[in-house]
Amino acid sequence: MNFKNDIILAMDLMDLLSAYEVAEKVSNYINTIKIGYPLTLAEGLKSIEVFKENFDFNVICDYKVADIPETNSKIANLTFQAGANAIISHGFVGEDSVKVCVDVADNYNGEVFLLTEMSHPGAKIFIQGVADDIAKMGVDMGIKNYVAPSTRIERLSDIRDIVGKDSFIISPGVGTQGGNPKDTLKHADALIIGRSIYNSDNPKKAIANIIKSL
Ligand code: U5P
Repeated sequence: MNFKNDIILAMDLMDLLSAYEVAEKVSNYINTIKIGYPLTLAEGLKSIEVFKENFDFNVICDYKVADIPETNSKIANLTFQAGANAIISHGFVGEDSVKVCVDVADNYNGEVFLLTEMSHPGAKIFIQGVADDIAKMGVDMGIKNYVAPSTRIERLSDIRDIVGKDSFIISPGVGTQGGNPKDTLKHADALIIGRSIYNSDNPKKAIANIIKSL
């Protein structure tokens, strides 16, 4: 997956019209959008097609899939049937659960991003302790795409060392959560940015300024 300007818009507005309006303002700057539960639960899986058809965006579904393999299969199939290009899967659930997501993605020519360590403070309590092992599991499984935090650059760097330079890392936590875009791109391939763009009075200017700062 290639990411225009190394930025993925995290679209967590919860009505499609507002989301559409922001996407329209920044559509010249990006080619990839990430949606998650906020927009999908509010407006449905049809949200995926809206961004694909109107803007030709790649859509990454941040469903942090974290269930038994059989249930993961159902979730991943529905997601790719709805047109997603990629799905984000949790890694802590183990190889069998992640493998199902990879197998389903392969059937649709889609991709899986494996979530290693999360970006929020609470991630230090549990998931940080196993994040390196999650990344190692991903490498052993041949996974090429990862999610790792921009809020802890040293951890992002550790995870880069594990997954290698040929893997893709996309990194949330830039801006509102405190991560620095330029520092993050020393270790990650793309920035996931939500509120700093969609909550701005001028999303176009906000994204242009971030790009200028890189
Ligand atoms: N996200 C994180 N941290 C993670 C994994 C995913 O922030 O470890 C997601 C959030 O759910 C949100 C986006 O969709 O990335 C970050 O948005 P913002 O903080 O830039 O608004």
